[in-house]
Amino acid sequence: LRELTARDAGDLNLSVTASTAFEQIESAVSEIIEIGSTPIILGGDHSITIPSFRAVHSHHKNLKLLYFDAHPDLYSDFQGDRLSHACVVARILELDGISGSDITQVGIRTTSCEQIPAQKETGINTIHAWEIEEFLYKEEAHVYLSIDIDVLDPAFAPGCGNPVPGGITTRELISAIRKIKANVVAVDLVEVNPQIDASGNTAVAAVRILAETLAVISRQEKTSS
Ligand SMILES: [Mn+2]
Repeated sequence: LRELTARDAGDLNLSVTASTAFEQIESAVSEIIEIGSTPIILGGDHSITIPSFRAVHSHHKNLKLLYFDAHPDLYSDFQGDRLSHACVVARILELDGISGSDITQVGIRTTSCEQIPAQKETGINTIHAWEIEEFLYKEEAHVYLSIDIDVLDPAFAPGCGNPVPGGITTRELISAIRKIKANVVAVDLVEVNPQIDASGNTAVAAVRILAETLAVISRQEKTSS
């Protein structure tokens, strides 16, 4: 990690209107890519992956999504909101050139009647929470890595909006991240909510997970240079 140069680009002062906030996020992420850096985006609501992925997708055709989450986020709309955190993967599937086979979801352990058809018909690769030991990821393509902290069991990450018991351990997530063999061109780590993280454990786990993703990026920079 010592050889990796990182810079904090600061917080975005987001509009309260989702569509405007999305434009702000998309242009901020684009700027980071245009200066030749790898964007690392921290949240906050998982919906920020929609504009962040769009920005990365417009710079890297042939982009794949590796998505760690307890939930598949495949609602067409959630209570009327098409930009909800529950619709992230549904919106990404609408982008030009993206199909289910470009998407791998890991740690999934809950779904709903509305989402099952999309899970079955789109050809998304799914590694459920109980299959985590089987996870292995090797891709030639560019990869966008999105980690919802709720992929961890609430025992390890209680400070998130939609905790789902039966999740993977921090140890298992670190092992999985270390098994990523791909050209990761963007990372987001989302749904950490300090306001409901009484023990502070969620933030501690998030910092560790983030460090592991930086190691993935550092390793691939070394092999490419
Ligand atoms: Mn989630």
